[in-house]
Amino acid sequence: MILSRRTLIGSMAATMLTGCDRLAEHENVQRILFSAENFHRWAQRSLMDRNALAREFSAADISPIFRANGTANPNTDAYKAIWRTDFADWRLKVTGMVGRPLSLSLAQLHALPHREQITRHDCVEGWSAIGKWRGVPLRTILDAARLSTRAKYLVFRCADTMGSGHPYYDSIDMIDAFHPQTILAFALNDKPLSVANGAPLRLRVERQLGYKQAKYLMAIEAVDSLSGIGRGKGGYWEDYAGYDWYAGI
Ligand SMILES: Nc1nc2c(c(=O)[nH]1)N[C@H]1C(S)=C(S)[C@@H](COP(=O)(O)O)O[C@H]1N2
Ligand SMILES: [Mo]
Repeated sequence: MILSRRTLIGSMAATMLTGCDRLAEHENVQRILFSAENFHRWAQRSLMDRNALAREFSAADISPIFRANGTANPNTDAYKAIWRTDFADWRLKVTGMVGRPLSLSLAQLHALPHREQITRHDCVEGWSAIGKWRGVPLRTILDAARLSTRAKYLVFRCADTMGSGHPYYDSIDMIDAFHPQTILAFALNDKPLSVANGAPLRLRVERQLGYKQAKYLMAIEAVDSLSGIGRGKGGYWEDYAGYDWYAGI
């Protein structure tokens, strides 16, 4: 019997899939192959362009309620103090591997060029919401701070401590940092960001899952390694729950 090339490749693919499925049944193998950050990053890079845009929606698609998840109010003394004055005394610190460290007020951020985008937020817990975000492209801030070409990651430090004493934080690489839809958002659905959704400022990194969208931003630190930060996995959920550092969608 002569098999056409297509049939042959088709059946090879089927065999490989079955093989993979069987392997995946074994949790250990699954962890090594599919949970490893390297595999995920490799798969994302080779299957899709990481600079491609996330889908943008129309105003009619906006969810009536953008539910809050995780911390809904940091409730620390420091946060209450900045909240009481409507964040007039809050500053976003930009530090680490930059030529010019910054300390930016909300008024200064409002004065910079904005970007607006209506995107879908997907949480690993199984819910999604479409919202309209307004904020400053992160690259604008990085250019102003003269980011070092040796910096590999940005670490986002948040005001909430998750009740555990470990502050929420997360990190992204420079591909996402300079992605055109990566913004520091101060408004959701044409209103100032609510406390529940991360006031006064949060990250939107639209090609990744919900837990990468750091709320209650206090500082951004440019680093060349994540090993000295937290438990070294690049984020709160990465450190304490084993979530993947790269959560591409
Ligand atoms: N600082 C901080 N950022 C956070 C969280 C949090 O608890 N604290 N939760 C994350 C998770 S899991 C999700 S799904 C989104 C939820 O954003 P929302 O509350 O605006 O829906 O924020 C992410 N960023
Ligand atoms: Mo989430």
